[in-house]
Amino acid sequence: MKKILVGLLVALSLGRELRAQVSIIPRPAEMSLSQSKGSFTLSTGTPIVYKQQGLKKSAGFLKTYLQDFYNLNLQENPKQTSKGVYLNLDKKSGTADNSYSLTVKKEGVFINAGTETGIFYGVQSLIQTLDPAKKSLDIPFLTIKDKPRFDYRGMHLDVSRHFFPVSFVKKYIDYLALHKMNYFHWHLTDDQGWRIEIKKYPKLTEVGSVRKGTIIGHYPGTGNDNTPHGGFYTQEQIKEVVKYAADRYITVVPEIEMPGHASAALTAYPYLGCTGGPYKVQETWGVFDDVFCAGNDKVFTFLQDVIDEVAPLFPSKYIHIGGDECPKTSWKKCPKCQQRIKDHKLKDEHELQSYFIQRMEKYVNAKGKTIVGWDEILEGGLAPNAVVMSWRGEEGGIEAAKQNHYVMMTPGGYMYFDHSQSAREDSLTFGGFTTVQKVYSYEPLPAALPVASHKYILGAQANVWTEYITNPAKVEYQIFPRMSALSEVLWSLKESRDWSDFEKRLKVQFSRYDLWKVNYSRAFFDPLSTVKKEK
Ligand code: TNX
Repeated sequence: MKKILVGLLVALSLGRELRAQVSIIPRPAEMSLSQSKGSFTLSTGTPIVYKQQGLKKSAGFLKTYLQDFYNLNLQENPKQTSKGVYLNLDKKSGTADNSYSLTVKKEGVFINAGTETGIFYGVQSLIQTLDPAKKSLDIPFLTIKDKPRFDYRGMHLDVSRHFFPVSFVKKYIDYLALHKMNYFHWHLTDDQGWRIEIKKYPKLTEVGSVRKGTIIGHYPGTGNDNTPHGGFYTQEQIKEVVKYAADRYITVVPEIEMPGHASAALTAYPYLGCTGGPYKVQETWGVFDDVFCAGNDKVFTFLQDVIDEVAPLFPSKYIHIGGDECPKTSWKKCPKCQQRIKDHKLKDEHELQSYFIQRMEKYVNAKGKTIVGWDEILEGGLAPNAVVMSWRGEEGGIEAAKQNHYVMMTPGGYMYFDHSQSAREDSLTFGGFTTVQKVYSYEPLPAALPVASHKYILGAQANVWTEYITNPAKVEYQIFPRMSALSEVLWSLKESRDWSDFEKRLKVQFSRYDLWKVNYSRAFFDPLSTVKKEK
């Protein structure tokens, strides 16, 4: 009995010591310090050894990270191997759930997994066994066994309201990778700019990617800066980004907005609207009445042509078709739209929106892809195979899951990283008040959803709308540290979620942000920032 107690105390104190030394976000399912105390030290020339060519991506990521941040050069697959980092893909070591194990002992570091993706996650944990504050290269002997909780761990970026260059999009993807996130939702079109080259419709980018100015300050603004804002990605650049993401086991989900948020497309090709225009690429924010005409078959031809070019660029099984915030004002006045309602015996304009989405869904499905839409696609009846992104709270997600549709949770109150994270935010933001603690408290499986339907909740995602986010440093400020909290919500066991433990690791994570030289919000250090903002 005494022996057991002593053993327990030793284990506890070792555990505490380990937590002090090793700080991993998202928290691994299991982590324990080895009985034999000691550490393995990485140094220039340490071999990184793997057999399967597929593991080159994981090895490369580790090599680049250590080069960039620790000025170390690992030796890839040297002829003679001594102690080193061993990546081992072995079907017996793990299953398709992307689990991995990481063992550090005197012979070196051993990462085992049944999938390449699992190995990559092991590499991410390995990176975090290094203490970023001390810039130490010692890794204590330990064992980690780990796997993701949710299949969909996403981050979104709106590049329409403000354009971000490929170089930054790649950085953003790296931030996702470092947090074991696996989906990047790329919001490519909106009222304020069309950002993807479509060869058949060159005006989409020639005309639709540039707005003449932008409102100054918070909506409705104090004027217009009269400075053109533009930018778009060529298809070659899109391929480059998709490959960059795939090399980090991240799937890029493109979003092409329809039937609303379409001003940029309408400006390029005015025949796509109900009135024929003229239209303009919007210079202010919000929701606009001019949308794609639902009564004109040419609109469907256009959108199908766009899908024809978009689908092959993105290996993702999902294509996001928007569906949000589509006012029915123009459709109510449009003879063609009204004719469509009559012809198809639709009840109203909501059913017309549903007709629109279902027609596009058929086309997308025929290409072997699944549509994702914002929760408004529930109104007027859900398209048969649609996946729903629940943003106006969780109700849409709950409803969709009850109808046996898959769901990604992105409720505004928790998952909108365009909101302020401090009560005393002094930079311009969309508004709101979402602290890192609040993000950490989010539970993607709603209590109101019967357990039998939990399987329909694929995971969650944070959205980064960029009306007031004009540059990369501001994007970083808005996502850090909230994305670190989100990664733990999505990856780690629900039972292991513990704010006080996370808070300790977050402090280490701040040193990691410093190491990466990224911008981040320090609101968390400021006690006043937790005081609720008065409206
Ligand atoms: C709502 S979320 C929108 C976006 C805005 C965002 C600002 C959604 C589907 N639509 O168009 O940028 O609010 O927070």
